[in-house]
Amino acid sequence: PSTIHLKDYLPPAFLIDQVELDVDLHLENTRVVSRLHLRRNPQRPEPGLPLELHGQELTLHSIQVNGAPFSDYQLTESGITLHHLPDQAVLETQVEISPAQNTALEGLYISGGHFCTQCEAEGFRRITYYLDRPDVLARFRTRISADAARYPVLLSNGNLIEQGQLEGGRHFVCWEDPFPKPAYLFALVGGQLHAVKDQFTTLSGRKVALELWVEEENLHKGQHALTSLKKAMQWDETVYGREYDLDIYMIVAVNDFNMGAMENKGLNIFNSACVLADPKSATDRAFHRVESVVAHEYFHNWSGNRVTCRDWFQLSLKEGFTVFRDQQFSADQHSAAVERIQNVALLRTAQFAEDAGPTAHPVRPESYIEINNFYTLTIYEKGAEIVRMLAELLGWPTFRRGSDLYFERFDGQAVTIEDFVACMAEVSGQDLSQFMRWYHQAGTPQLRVERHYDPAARTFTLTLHQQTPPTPGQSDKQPLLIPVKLGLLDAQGQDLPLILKGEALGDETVIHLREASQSWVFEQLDAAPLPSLLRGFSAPVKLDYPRTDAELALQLTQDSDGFNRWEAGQKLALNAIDALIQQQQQGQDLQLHPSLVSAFAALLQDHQDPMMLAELLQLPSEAYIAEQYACVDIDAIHIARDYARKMLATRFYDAFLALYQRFDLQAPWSAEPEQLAARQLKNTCLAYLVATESEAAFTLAQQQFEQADNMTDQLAALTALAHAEDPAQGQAALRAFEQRWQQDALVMDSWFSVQVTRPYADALDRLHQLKTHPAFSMKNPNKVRALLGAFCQQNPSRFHRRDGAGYAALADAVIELNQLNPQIAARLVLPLTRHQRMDDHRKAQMKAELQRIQDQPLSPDVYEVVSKALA
Ligand code: DPP
Ligand code: ZN
Repeated sequence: PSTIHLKDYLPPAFLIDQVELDVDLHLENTRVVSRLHLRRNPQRPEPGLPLELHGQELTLHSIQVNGAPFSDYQLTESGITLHHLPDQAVLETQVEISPAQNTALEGLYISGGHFCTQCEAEGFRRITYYLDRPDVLARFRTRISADAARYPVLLSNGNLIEQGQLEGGRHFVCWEDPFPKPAYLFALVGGQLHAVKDQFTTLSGRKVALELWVEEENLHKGQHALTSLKKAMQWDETVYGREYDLDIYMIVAVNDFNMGAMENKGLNIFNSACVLADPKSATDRAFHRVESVVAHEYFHNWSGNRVTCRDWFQLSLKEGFTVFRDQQFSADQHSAAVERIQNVALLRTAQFAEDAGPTAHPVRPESYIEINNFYTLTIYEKGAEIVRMLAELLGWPTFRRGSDLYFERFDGQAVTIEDFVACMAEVSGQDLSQFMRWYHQAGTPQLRVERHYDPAARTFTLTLHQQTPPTPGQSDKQPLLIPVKLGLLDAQGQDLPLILKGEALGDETVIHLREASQSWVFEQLDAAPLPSLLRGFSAPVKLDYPRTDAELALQLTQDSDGFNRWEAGQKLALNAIDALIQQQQQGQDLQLHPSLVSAFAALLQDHQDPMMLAELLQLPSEAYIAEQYACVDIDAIHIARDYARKMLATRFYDAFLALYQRFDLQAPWSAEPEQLAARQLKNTCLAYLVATESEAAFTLAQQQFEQADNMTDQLAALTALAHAEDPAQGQAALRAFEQRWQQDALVMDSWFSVQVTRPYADALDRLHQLKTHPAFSMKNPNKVRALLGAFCQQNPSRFHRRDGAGYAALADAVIELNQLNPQIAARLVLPLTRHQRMDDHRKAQMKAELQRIQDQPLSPDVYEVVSKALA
């Protein structure tokens, strides 16, 4: 497979102004006629350039240019090259494709008997020959015909302009999208679907029809998505001044989908897991996911669709910005501190691990083999952190002016990350050239903290050192511009006034670290202050900041920054778990450090904010603990964390029980914030109670399982029971749950995950049994993620079994999926690529399984990931 480089970017030889598509839908042989209105691109004046159209898995039937048959072309591996075209032409191609055979779920395929499409990044070339690149923007007119009884609903982008009956029980519709768009935003749907409908009036008073298309049995699961959509539309008007631009906004739910959702112009297509939710079958977390993904795709209408990417190296231009926007939206709907904590927790485990591994890449990569491999946490989450830092550096009003300028200046264009940052530099007058390194340099910067108090001068000197470790292909790293938000705490944990060089800065400020090492001298301090650094996680860095247990405890209870309260608690827990890991490694008896016990005692007495308390009571995940070590002892981490959890559960059993009872509201389910928080805290307590493996706790979980009127409580109880050491505890509940929910694919996903995340030796056997369960299918990405993904990513101690059987199971699945769905296979294999920090025994086993995969004939997707991991 060949590598594509950013430096080789050239504009296309031709532009396409208008596309007329005629798609005659049949399961095995769909016929696609495309008429492209082409003209030479003035940006490519070289005479006689051929037109190179992309095409994949297409059977070509005919080609005409300006109405006459055309033969001056060659079929190539990746498409078709047409020579000696006039400067303007109408090119008509007829091809045949087979949606029923399409298991890659890119292009036009079948899901649940419906036709649907996924074109980002390069799926459109599986529908017809085209300039399938985001810098070619065309107006689309799409005619769809199909069997009227089986596919009564036929949708595409834009407005419906014509429909009618045809012979032989078929019918047709015609859609026209007035906005020029790249092909990756094209969508088409055909099926027996039903709509939940609503309406939104935009800020200028236009009425927009909102339609959510689902299968009939899911109609009752649609309201939350529509409510979320209206909130998002309103929010984008208020916060970013962005109004919706078509008369209709449609969302379609499909069961088989590689991604979470897709922002096609006027016709979003969603993974049903990210759009359907009702309280009986969906957890609070699922409700939250629906709200945030609906908002994310809606926000793309401006950050992505109206202003799009010049090439796929710019992917973070739309994704980083849009994730930042959806995070802002969620923070405005819920607790801002808790939202931040959850986003950072994901970033610091999964993205930091990516940045430290063989697939590390800059937020703006320089090369790729398969672009599908770059829909990563780095492009999305780290990309969002970069935009967040820009907003922090500029201040919101200036950032907003930059955003306005960006949308105004580049509306209808395909642009670059430089274009975006240039708008921010222009409105702020700041020089952002050093800041651009965030886009170019891979790897997580490390920040080392030194502090010095001078009682005679009454000054406190804070020194920060930054360093970014080398990553594959990038050994040499330059210092970044790192915004560090901070406060200084007094002995009671109160914020002290900040005075730098005689200037009073209030209680909190943002300092800009630009050099490898830099110092700041704070004045007029009567005693050594405790710096509260990196408040709100103001930059995506690792903070090496040694503090005493007393200092951490002070921050945990008193810091005015919610994020840093949580962070101090995590650090206390990491220290205690580290001590246990060392005891375990040295064969000593385990002894939980009293500082963590006192921290829990303090937390359990103070429950002002139950949502926050639920976060504070969570121990760091095994994945995050592993992130702290250059050489990971997977077994010791598991044993240490489990020991800490059980000790705390036993020590504070009564307090957990009292909290459980207090927040077990005994009221019918509602989505009110108080109830969400109560469920969250109650179920956190339940998990601790059951960790003691006491009969009373099991009975409590059993009761909750039986009596719950909502999925959050039911699944929490099921998980508590099914994760008990004695596998018999969960058997009855698992069977009852299966009986009750076997018809609901999304709930069955949770049922699969719960079983394979059991932290005991039998988890892998369960996985093997469940692969033959009738509800499981390797062809459905949600099922693959629920079973194999969950086992490999959320059950580290079992995935990394010493005998290597976990690795072998993953490799087998990757080899099978490589044929069916390369995109999902390349995702699934990632845990095997994280071998650098494992012990030699496991490292060798992981590499051997990677090698076994490498010995197969591979898709470019899997090849790219595996070859990097073996390099
Ligand atoms: N649909 C994916 C997303 O919204 C890719 N654009 O992130
Ligand atoms: Zn997106």
